[in-house]
Amino acid sequence: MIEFYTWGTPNGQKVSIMLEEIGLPYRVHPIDILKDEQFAPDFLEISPNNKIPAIVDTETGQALMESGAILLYLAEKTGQLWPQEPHRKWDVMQWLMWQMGGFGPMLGQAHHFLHYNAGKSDYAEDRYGNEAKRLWGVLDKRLSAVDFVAGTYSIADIAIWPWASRYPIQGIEISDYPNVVRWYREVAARPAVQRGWNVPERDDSIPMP
Ligand SMILES: N[C@@H](CCC(=O)N[C@@H](CS)C(=O)NCC(=O)O)C(=O)O
Repeated sequence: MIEFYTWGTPNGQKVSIMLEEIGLPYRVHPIDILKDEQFAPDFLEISPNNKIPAIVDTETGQALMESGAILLYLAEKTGQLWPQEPHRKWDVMQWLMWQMGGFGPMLGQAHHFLHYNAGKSDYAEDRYGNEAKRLWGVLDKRLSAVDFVAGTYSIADIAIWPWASRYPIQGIEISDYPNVVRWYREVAARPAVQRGWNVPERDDSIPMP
């Protein structure tokens, strides 16, 4: 059983989609980050950086924070969604790290300055708005050459897609990125992605370009 600590954010949805894809039994523990539940001492024992997502694997006793580490752990545990032939393995890894170091954190800043705090800083809006467009351009170019970011559907797509799904608040015009749109729609059509979107249960549906 995977004990899964999460909230309805892109980083949380990476893991809920993965859990739905691989079919491992899991139990959801909602951590309402708007009510500061991420600072509760028992949660900090599992996730010392006070952020969701986190898991505990009751079979092994392994506790893990950081969505990228969790995706790798679950992929290795089940032998799914992370091909092990050297070139393919490292292709997945580099795009997963691209998401963890860029497409997630920079788009998070875009959400903060362009949407939730619009009008507070022209400099930050320009900086993160331009970086969002640059990152979307990198993804679009990659997806002009391959069906999925690392060739076949993998944990790299699972990491990137939930962040792409917030395109309405990122100051980008999604039709400028036709290869991303093609990929985005294909990933969104997967039943596991649709189930994972809704963990914890929410009342909105997946934005569709
Ligand atoms: N690098 C971390 C980032 C996790 C993260 O930023 N989680 C946010 C929600 S998406 C959070 O828990 N924020 C609560 C806080 O910062 O107090 C990961 O990928 O797991």
